[in-house]
Formats: sequence, structure tokens, C-alpha cells
Amino acid sequence: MTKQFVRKTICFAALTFCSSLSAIAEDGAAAWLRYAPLTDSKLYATLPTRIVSMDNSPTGSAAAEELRRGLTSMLGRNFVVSNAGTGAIIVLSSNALLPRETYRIRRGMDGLHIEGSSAAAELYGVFHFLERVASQKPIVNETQSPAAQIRWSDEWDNMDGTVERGYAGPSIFFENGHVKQDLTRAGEYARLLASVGINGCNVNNVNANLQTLSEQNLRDFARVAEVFRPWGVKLALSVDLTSPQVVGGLDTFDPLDPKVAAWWQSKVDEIYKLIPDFAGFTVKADSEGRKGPSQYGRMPADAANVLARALKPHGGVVLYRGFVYNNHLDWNDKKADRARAGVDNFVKNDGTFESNVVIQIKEGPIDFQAREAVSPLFSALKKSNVAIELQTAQEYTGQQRHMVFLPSMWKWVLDTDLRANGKTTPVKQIVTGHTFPNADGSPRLSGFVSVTNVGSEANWLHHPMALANLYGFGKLAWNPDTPLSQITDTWTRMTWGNDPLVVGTITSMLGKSWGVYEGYTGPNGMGTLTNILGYHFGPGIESAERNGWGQWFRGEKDGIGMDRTSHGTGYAQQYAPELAAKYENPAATGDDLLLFFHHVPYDYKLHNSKTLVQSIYDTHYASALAAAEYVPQWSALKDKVDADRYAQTLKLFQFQAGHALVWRDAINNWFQRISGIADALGRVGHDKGRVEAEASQLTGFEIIDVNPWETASGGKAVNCHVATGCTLTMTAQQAAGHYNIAVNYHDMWNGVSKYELLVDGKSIATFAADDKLPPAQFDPNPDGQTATRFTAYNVALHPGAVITLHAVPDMRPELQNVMPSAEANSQLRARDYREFAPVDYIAIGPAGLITPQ
Ligand code: GCV
Repeated sequence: MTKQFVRKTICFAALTFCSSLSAIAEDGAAAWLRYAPLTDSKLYATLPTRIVSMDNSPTGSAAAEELRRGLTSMLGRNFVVSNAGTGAIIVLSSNALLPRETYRIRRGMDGLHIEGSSAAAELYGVFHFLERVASQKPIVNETQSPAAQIRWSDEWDNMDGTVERGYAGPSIFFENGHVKQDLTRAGEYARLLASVGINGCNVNNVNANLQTLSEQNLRDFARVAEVFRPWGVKLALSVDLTSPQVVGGLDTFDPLDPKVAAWWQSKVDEIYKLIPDFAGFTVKADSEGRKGPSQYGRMPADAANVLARALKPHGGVVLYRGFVYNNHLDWNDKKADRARAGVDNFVKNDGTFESNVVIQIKEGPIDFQAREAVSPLFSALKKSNVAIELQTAQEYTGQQRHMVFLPSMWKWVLDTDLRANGKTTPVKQIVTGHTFPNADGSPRLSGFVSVTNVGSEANWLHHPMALANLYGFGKLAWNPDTPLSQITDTWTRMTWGNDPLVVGTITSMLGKSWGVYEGYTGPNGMGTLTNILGYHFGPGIESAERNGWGQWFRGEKDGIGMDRTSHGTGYAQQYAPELAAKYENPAATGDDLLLFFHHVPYDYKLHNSKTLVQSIYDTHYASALAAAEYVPQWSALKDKVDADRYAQTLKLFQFQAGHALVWRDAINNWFQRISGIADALGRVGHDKGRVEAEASQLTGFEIIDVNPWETASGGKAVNCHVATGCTLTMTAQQAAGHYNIAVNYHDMWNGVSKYELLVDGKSIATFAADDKLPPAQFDPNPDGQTATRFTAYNVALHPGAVITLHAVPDMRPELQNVMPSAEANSQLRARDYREFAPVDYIAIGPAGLITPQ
């Protein structure tokens, strides 16, 4: 019997969930809850098939049905749910003696018991049990409780249906200014969240629509709460502090005005009538153009407390964001430092917040860079509740087109010891409320928030591997000591199957992916050197400098890095003394955060005994190569995972391999120019096998300067404005043999330019620039966001072979002035987004090698 036949037979026998079989196409919507039939189910052979649920609440029923569905699908036996039964059974029940949100799994004489302190906890137990089965782990007696009370997902969805920093299509919650009629996906999302223990979801952007709290909107939000409810996920909302004025018609929103307090109280009472289990509010104020208490000379605590007092009688909380900073800093002021803002703005309020206010702090003091120091606010607030905000949406880390397993970064953050009070106080201890407990010794209200930004694309987050981040977030929020290897192993088995090659390959790829991405983007604590003024995706190095946003790295002739010591901005002193001393000293700081804290010369010697600049060159070559290697590593799994998800992932890895080169070259060339120090290995600026488009024989193409210069090879590209197309020709100098021919081009958001590659007049490949890469913000010209590559593999060449690229631009007039995406806070201006078939260069390298050229 072939494997295929065996799979089909099992599928037929189970008569259900056939679509989860690896031989059959999948769209990724099931995420890690595929419940694929197990090829080896011996471990569970004695599991009784009757499920008796003692809890008929919607959540209890959801738990029982989930168990039935999962076990039937995975084990190919028909599991049934009933209200009573004897003999061998699986019992689902609640046990009021268990601590809050706790579940217990135990084998009894009569079968298996999954008990929870509440229906939601029972559900967590069911998901955990199913996870054990899906990943072929033995069933053991165990009791599990979450580390913190707050485990939320925040979505930055706008009511017009767009998602700020969302990379997987339109909102699943909103369209055309309203909550969607069909909330099926929202319910499915809640199931996914519940499966990893997430208990709250804030569905609207922290840049909140000013009408969020209108009567009509609240009635609509109640429908969202309803689809969340069976999964134990509570609804939360972002609110704008001007609501008393904008929605309530008051003449002020001053938090200390009694009218304002009364308005909030009555609004909150109205919410709880509609949504009795409402979780609370998230507030972004005095930040990036949002109004806030500073308008009336009030403090964050004044604003947070007025909401908190209204919510308290109902059990709701306020998550007040620590992301308060001035985005009009003075670049010429060497003491100015955005990183200081959290501590400067909040510490003076410490001890004055109501008990249901939680300060929601981004993991770093800037903004979700590939690596930055851990925010000192975590240890500076000793009498306040805190939660850590992590970003599953890969805003600065490749936007779900690059694979980056973020739990590696999060774990590094959570394990960082902030030495509060001179003791061991890792971030995970602080954000679980244990470092600075309440007066009675109980842990503070605390927790974890993921900015997730799922979208309407079938697989939620666009890159199939990005789902590992949401899964990993849930696992770390439940227990920050969960080993990364356990997260990658279990997620991979559930998402892709238990085949040892699949598990080994994917876990190893995920495991190194953060380091790889950091290695070709933002080295040595410089931040992510992306275009910070636009889409935060491709390289745009100097966009961070000379403006008020404060994401500076101060790259000068003499050296590079922000001096945050007491000689500079003084930021290092915001940490507890032991850590401050470490960060004051470049050698002690460590190479990974060197430029975050220090301004050093380019030939500064690192711990790896290389100079800073040479280490940057080497790291970029090594990391871009590591990213390219994902392609053959993934290709080896071709017959071991379903065809659709295989192909989708392969395409993304191919993209990443090409874009990693764009990053590598941009950063290396920029460093070589600013430092004046050449790469000791002679690679930078001397790419073997590369022929610049502008140096080729051109018919119709026009040479353009690319801005910023480092985002195109040689700083130039060519554009075609001829409707019938343009031609670029070059002669191969290589010895006879087989080669890969790569074309680096730019694929703009709008338009579909078409390309044909020919050798000696014979067509060898065609491709179309039909991707939706983020557009340059103010300039429709090609840049680092849109740079991408096509590779034709294994092409026979001989010395003197004529290589021709024929390119036809997309001149469709209807593409003029089409906005690429309605980002809520974007300053995009409508421009001409026609696509003029831009080409940067052609690279010829040996076939069979994935070595990037
Ligand atoms: C929702 C960054 C992002 C913004 C985001 C902001 C925030 O600046 O680029 O899109 O706004 O953080 O976290 O509030």
C-alpha cells in the first residue's frame, strides 16, 4: 500500500476533516488546530470514545465539542458527547477548588478527567490535551495555571476595514465604518486565541476612531463579544480620551472635571448593560498626535484613574499605554532621547494609579526594533501594575514576508534581569506581578499583550511561519518559562505534521530566524534600519536621522551609535544601579546592544575581535546566506507537507532570500561609504557576476537615481516609459556551463509590469511584477521597500552568450492616483503609481549553488 493510499483510507474511515490530511490542499485557516490524522496513534489506543460533559454552558459545550472534533479527526475513531454515562469515559467538569483559570488532567479508574476552575479553564485543559495528542506526547497527570491574569491580543483594526500595521488583508471585524455583519471569522479567531490561553482581545486600533463609544457602535461591539464568549475571550476596546467631548458633547475632556467623570461612569454602565463580561479599555494618549491629559496640564494617572473608577465596580481594567513620547524632538539636542520618555513620563505617577490600572509597556523603549534594550520602565515602576506589550505583527521585522520567530526575542527580553533593588528580577517576574507584589503579598495585576493584527487572508497572518509567533506568544504569556524548543516542536507538529524531517527542519529554521533577520538588517543594537518614515519594511537607513521621531543612531564621520550614557542622554541611568553601570561601559554592554548605548568609532574592536565595521560586513554576508538557505531547506520538505502551503511558503522564502540581499547590500554599502573603511575581504561594492542595468545596452529604458542611493546597486536603476516595452542586453563573460540568472527589479504596489528573459534570442523565463510590496511613502520611485528578485535556475551559457531582458511597463491610466492602502495615520499623498518596469541589475552565478550573488 502506498502512503497516499493509507492516508486516503484513514480519511475515508474518519469520514471527517479529510481536508487536514497532508496530501490534500490546505489554506492555513486551521492554523495549529488542524487535528491531522495521526499515522501512529498507539499511545491513545485505550482512550474511551464517550465524552461526558458536566457543564452545559456555551463554553463547556464548546470544550466538549472541541474534544470530540479533535480526537475523532486525529485518532480516526468516532468520539461522541453525551450528558451522562458510565464505563470508560472522558469527563469534563469544573472544580471550584482549583485556583483561578487552572485546569487539571488526570487519569481515573473510570477514564480520563479534564477539570477546570471555570468553563474557560476546562477549555484550556481540552486544548492542552489535544495538543499533547497532536504532537504525539504521552498523556500525563498534570495541573496548569497561567502565570498572569492579563493575556490579551490587541488588534489595530480601523473601522473602515483597514488594519494599521496589518499584513494579512483587511479586518475580520470591521468594514465600511461598522462592525461586520458576518462575524464567523471573529469567532474562529477567538477559538484560536483560546487554544493558547489568551483571555482578552481588544479589537480596535489604539489610534481609536473617535466615535468608538457611540450607542450604535456599542450595540455592534456587543455582537463581537457574543462570538468571543464561548471561547472565554473577553472583549476590550481602545478609547480616545476626547470621547466625553466628541461623543458626549461636553465642552471638555479634562479628566479632573466632575462632568467628565460622570460621563465616563454612565458610558461604562451602558457598556456593561450590553456586554456584562467586558474586559476594559486600552488607552493611547499624548502620543503620536493623540490628545491626552497633558492638554489640561494633567498626568497620565489622572486620565487612567477616571476610567478605572468607572470600570472598577464592573470588574473592568484600564490598560494605559506607556508609549507616551514627543515625536518632535530636536535632533540638534544631544541630550534629547525618545528612549527616556517612558520613565520620564510615568515614574512621577508611580503609586497613584487605581488598582485596576495597568501600564502597558512596549518591550523596548523605542518601538519593536529587531533588537533594542529592554524598557527600564518595567523596573522603575515599583508601585504600579504593569503588562508587557509584544508585537506579533512583524512591523519592523519583515512584515510577515520574512520569517522571524519572535519568541526568541521575547524570551531574551523576559529573561533579562533588570536587577531591581539589587536582586534577580527578570522581566518575566515583574510582568507576572511577583517582583513588586501588592501590600498583602499577592502578585500584582499584570500580564502580556500581543499586538497581533490578523487579517482576512485565510491563514490569518500571511506567512505560514508567522503563526508560530502568535502560538508562541500565548505559550509564553501562560508560562514565560516555556522552553523555546518546546514551542517550536509542538507548533511544528501541530501545524505541519510529525514527520521527523519536517519537525527537525522547521524547528531549526525557526530557531535561528531572529538572529538571521537581525544579522542582515539591524546589527549591534542600531535598531532596524528600515524606512521609518513609511512602511518600516525595506532598508532606508538615514530616514531615522535628522527628524523629530527620535529613532536616531547618529551615524557620523567619526563613528556611530547613540550615546545614552551619562555623557550623553543619561538614559542608561534610568536602569537600576547595577545595570546602569553595565550600560555606561561599552565593553560591558555587550556587542548586541553596543550602538544602542554608545557612540563608537567604526574601527572599534568588538568582543569577536573584529572591528565594528568589518563585523557588520561579515554578519550581513553570513546572514543573507543563511536566509537564502531557507529555500533548499524548505524544498527538501516538498512531498512531506501539503502542496498549497508548501508552495506559498516556498514563494515567501524565495522572496526573503532576494530581499535579504537588498538589505545586505544597502547596509554594507552605506557603512563602507560613511566609514571610509573598505571590506577587508573585498566583497562590498564588488559583487561577482553582477551587471548593473545602467551599465547594460539599453533600448527605451531611462536611467534613474534611486533614493535612498543604498537601496539600489550602484545607486541607480532603469525605468521604462515605452508602452511596447524596453530592452536591456548584456554579454555573458562566464565559461561554458550552467548558471542561475537573477534579475533584481522593483515591484510597486500598483501595476503589473511584465518581463521576459532571453538567452541568444531564446526565451528562458517570463515573470510579472504582480506583488503588493509596500510603496515608497512620498515617492513612487523604486526603493528598498519594492526591491525584489526573480531567479531563472540552471540556464546553459557560453562565453559571449547574449542575455536580453525585455520589460513591458504597466501604463494603465486607471492606476493613476490609486491609493495603495488606507493606513489610518499615514500621510500618504496620492501620486502616480503606474509601474515602469524598473530593473536594478542582473546577476549570474553558478547553478546549484544558493550562494547569493
Ligand atoms: C498604532 C508605532 C507604529 C504605529 C502605532 C504606534 C503605537 O509608531 O508605527 O503604527 O500606532 O507605534 O504603538 O501606538
